[in-house]
Amino acid sequence: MLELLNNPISTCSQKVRLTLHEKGIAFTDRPVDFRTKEHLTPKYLAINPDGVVPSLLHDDRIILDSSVIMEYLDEVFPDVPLTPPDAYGRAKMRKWLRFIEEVPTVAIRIPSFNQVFLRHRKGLSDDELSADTNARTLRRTFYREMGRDGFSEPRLQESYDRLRETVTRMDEALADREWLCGDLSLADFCVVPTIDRMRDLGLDVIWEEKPHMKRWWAAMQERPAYGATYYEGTRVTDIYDEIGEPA
Ligand SMILES: N[C@@H](CCC(=O)N[C@@H](CS)C(=O)NCC(=O)O)C(=O)O
Repeated sequence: MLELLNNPISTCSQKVRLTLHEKGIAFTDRPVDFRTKEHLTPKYLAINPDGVVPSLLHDDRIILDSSVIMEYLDEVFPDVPLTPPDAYGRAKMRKWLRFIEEVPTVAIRIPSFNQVFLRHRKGLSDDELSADTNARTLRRTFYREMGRDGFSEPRLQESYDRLRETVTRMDEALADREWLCGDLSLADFCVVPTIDRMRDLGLDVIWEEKPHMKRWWAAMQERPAYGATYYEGTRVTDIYDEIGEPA
């Protein structure tokens, strides 16, 4: 029995939902409510001490961290493989996973919070702001830097640069192959939520002149797994009436 503790708009959760749907694995979707800070309650922290989603429960096992969960699922349910069969291919796929986790996954948080999520901190008193920051197990430094006013202009511009670099790297890789590692793999699903969020935030101009990237993105959106992952309520534009303009 598989249970995914996750949040509809969380990009890390979307990576795992994409993998589950692509592989055709049945699972129970257990939403974790960010508004009530369910992910920071003792009950949730007993499952995931980092206070983040997603968490996968597989019978009596707990599997944490979205990329780790993706690889776990692909090993335990090998019927629809999303990992290259040879060691060199796996090394190349894992290089993509590490790059995606270190660069675009980190970068997309900056405009996401500045344009969308920051509004939840605006009305907090100093004490409330500090309590909210200190409650964040994994992301305390990130929340402290964001404060009440958001990330600075240089930080924002730096994150746009990182996102541009990612799209350029993808476009180059996709010039001679259909998917990032040749065949469809976890690497593609790892980056989809960042790309989808970029479009949601109005940053899709970044790949306007990138033909291979555009082809990859169009093909990805045709996949049933993509449609199943992005149901109504999974995008910031589904939930918030006003999204700040990109700088
Ligand atoms: N490395 C972790 C990071 C998970 C993570 O940052 N999740 C975000 C949502 S995408 C979260 O739960 N944030 C809660 C918060 O900001 O308090 C993973 O990939 O699972």
